[in-house]
Amino acid sequence: MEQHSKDKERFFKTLKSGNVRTLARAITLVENDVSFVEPLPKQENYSQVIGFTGAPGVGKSTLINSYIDALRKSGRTVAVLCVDPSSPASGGAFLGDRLRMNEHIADPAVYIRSLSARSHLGGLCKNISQIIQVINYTEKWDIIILETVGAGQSEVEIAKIADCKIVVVCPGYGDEMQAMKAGILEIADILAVNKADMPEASHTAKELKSMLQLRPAGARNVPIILTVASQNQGIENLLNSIDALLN
Ligand SMILES: Nc1nc2c(ncn2[C@@H]2O[C@H](COP(=O)(O)OP(=O)(O)OP(=O)(O)O)[C@@H](O)[C@H]2O)c(=O)[nH]1
Ligand SMILES: [Mg+2]
Repeated sequence: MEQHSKDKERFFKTLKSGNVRTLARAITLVENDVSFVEPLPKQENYSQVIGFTGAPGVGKSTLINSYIDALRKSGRTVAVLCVDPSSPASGGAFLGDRLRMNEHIADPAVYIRSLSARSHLGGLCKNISQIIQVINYTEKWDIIILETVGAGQSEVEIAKIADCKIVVVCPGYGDEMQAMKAGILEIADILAVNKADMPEASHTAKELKSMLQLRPAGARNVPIILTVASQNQGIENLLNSIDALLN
């Protein structure tokens, strides 16, 4: 028993020291429902949590990749959690997300982790709050980025967890945008129109703007930002808007 609590103490100490392998183990324990978070000393949140959500393929991972660049240039450390909405059998999204953020994998100030949403209906990983608590505990990561596919309920969940919510859309997603409309307007702090290199981008932005205008008077201002994630365009603007919201 005494040995057990000593082991635990050592584990938390290594976790706190910023050891990334220990962080990875800790997250896996939480994912597998091992209730070790309970004894974690409660503390003020250290990390700011930023959620990126949107339909499949709109460019969330590419945008996050460019955003990580900008964050690193401003001297901040970043942990990224990519949530695969589908079954554990689909490794595809994991690989895609990893590939798009590949250039940051060797940077010790960037931690990228894929999580499975398993059978959890919300679209987020079931124990996401505890995983964020673990990352907070290390006091090593200034920013935690969450990537989730907008799947109805996940927008609502991300809203509870993230300090800033970015809904990513892109031209040519008209139908999906209609379906997402209610969710978008409810949770978005910022709307990013990605793939702004496509000709219909300004039309999409206009459409979003008129959707926002349908809200009741006094609704909060939601910036619409045009980005070309694959060419690093609009990223400064995005970073500044996020910072303005957080600080
Ligand atoms: N033309 C253009 N293509 C882009 C842009 N950003 C991303 N893409 C491309 O869009 C495709 C999807 O990008 P991802 O970043 O994987 O999109 P995602 O939203 O993370 O996709 P999932 O994780 O599968 O939901 C890739 O082929 C990107 O290269 C952009 O600004 N312009
Ligand atoms: Mg992705």
